[in-house]
Amino acid sequence: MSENASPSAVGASMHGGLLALRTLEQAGSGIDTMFTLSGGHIFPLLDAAHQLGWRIVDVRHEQTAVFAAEGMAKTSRRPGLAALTAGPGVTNGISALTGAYLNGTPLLVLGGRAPVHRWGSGSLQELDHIPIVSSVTKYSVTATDTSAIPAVVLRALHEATTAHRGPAFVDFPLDVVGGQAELAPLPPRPPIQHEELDLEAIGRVGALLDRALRPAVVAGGDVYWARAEQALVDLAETHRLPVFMNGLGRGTVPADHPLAFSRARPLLKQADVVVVVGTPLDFRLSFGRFGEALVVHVVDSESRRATHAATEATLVGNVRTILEGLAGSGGTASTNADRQHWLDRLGEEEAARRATEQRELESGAHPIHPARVYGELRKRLDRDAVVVGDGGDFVSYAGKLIDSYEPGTFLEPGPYGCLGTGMGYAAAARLAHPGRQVVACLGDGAFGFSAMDVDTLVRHRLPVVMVLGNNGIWGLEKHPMRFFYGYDVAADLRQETRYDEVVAALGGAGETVRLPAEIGPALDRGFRSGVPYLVNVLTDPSVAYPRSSNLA
Ligand SMILES: Cc1ncc(C[n+]2csc(CCOP(=O)(O)OP(=O)(O)O)c2C)c(N)n1
Ligand SMILES: [Mg+2]
Repeated sequence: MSENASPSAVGASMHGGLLALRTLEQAGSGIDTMFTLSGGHIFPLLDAAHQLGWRIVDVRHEQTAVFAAEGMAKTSRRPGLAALTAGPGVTNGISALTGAYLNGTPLLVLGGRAPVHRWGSGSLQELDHIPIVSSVTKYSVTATDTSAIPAVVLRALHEATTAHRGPAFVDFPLDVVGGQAELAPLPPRPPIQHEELDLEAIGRVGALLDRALRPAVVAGGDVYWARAEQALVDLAETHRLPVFMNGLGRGTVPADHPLAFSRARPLLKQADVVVVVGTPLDFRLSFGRFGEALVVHVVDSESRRATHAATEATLVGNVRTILEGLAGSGGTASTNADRQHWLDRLGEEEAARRATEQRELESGAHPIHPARVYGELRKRLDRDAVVVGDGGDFVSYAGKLIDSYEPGTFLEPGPYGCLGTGMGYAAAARLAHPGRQVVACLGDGAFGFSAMDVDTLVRHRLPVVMVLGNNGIWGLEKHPMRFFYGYDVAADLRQETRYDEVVAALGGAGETVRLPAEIGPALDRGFRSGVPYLVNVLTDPSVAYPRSSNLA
């Protein structure tokens, strides 16, 4: 912390950057890290972070700054923060902002902005960001007056961190953020709008679960954000409900809990009641249709109510409270024979599919089968290891084959599916959990989007093990295009590129692996290396991840 910083600066005059960050500090946001890429328009924000002793992680592309801020939120369950310079800095962050919006990740993005007093005269990087970001943020506003900065920032923090969560954006005209004002005592935080809980409806769903012969729960990211994992486990255990998980919901019930299922997911079509909690009824969940099952949707705000799917009930409100309510109602059927039969069937399916996987996990094929990479990785992962997935088919294998035992340990881009999250998410995971293993599973195509930010990992001493499935193609596009058109274009990458040498040139280390038996020792060297380390595994381009649909 610099000498200028004092525990409380209320009453002192300071520039707009300090007003913004001190507000975040005083509001107890928990934010102490700023991801950024420099620009004159945000000097006051950088100065403030410096004065307050925050960690400043300067990256090589603004999209990495926003992905990293999102990764920080996902791994720490505190809001993430990125500061982007005016114009191109902000627009470079937009794909990442959009991903966070669709994920409902609490995030603050602070932008520079050309000065108000010259607005319209054609200042450098003059752009009105608000119309551009408004459709991909929960809240976006320009701070037009220095003394109003605390109120604006507080509102943005509130919007980002209360259900339904999401990114909030504030931009600061140069003359506003450079101006001085007194830091007033924090205005009271706006009251949290709790949706009125419908206790009767909760009771009806509890009774429905009691009557169900083949019920199931699908849990998503809002269970994680609501810190409702214990309530979910309690619900599952009292009603003896099988739980499937997606997105950041993974690990809310540990993968080795007897009621946690993943491979048996096709049997969801045979369920009679499916309760989907804290995740939209989107393409990942066949748009909310599971055979003939009655669907109950639990959402954290009215805005999440599905309009496209016919649900038996939609419960709106605090996800934890609703799960606690459901756990406390009914549960009498949990010991009946039908329920046991259903759980047994799911268990058998789960076990059978896991047994089938084993062959690929141990495959001795050359070129290397991508699943073999995970066979080796799985053996080496601690329970709390954080795994980041950025790529196509190679990462689909990760999603299937890596089990999550704790929430917040599997970071994938979510329904927006934006490639390029890799280095940002990995940097954040490493910062949030300095004592854990952090592994980034990367497609060779995907790696190109953030490869230069290996430099960020190196400069900030963030050792991450990168495992790259190098098939020399955009696999998740090449195979489908061949399937639909009988040929493909724009789907080839260079064969056998030495991405490990790219990482070494940037100050990390790595190696190329051609044979299955070399994978394990290479990973061990990576974990021991203490530097950003890329294991460049040459994988079989003819292997396509088996999937039924990839677009809708
Ligand atoms: C920013 C962005 N551009 C394009 C796509 C479309 N896309 C999805 S998967 C994929 C191929 C990924 O290839 P690679 O990372 O090499 O993984 P592989 O499928 O070969 O394992 C592409 C181009 C996307 N999702 N995001
Ligand atoms: Mg590839």
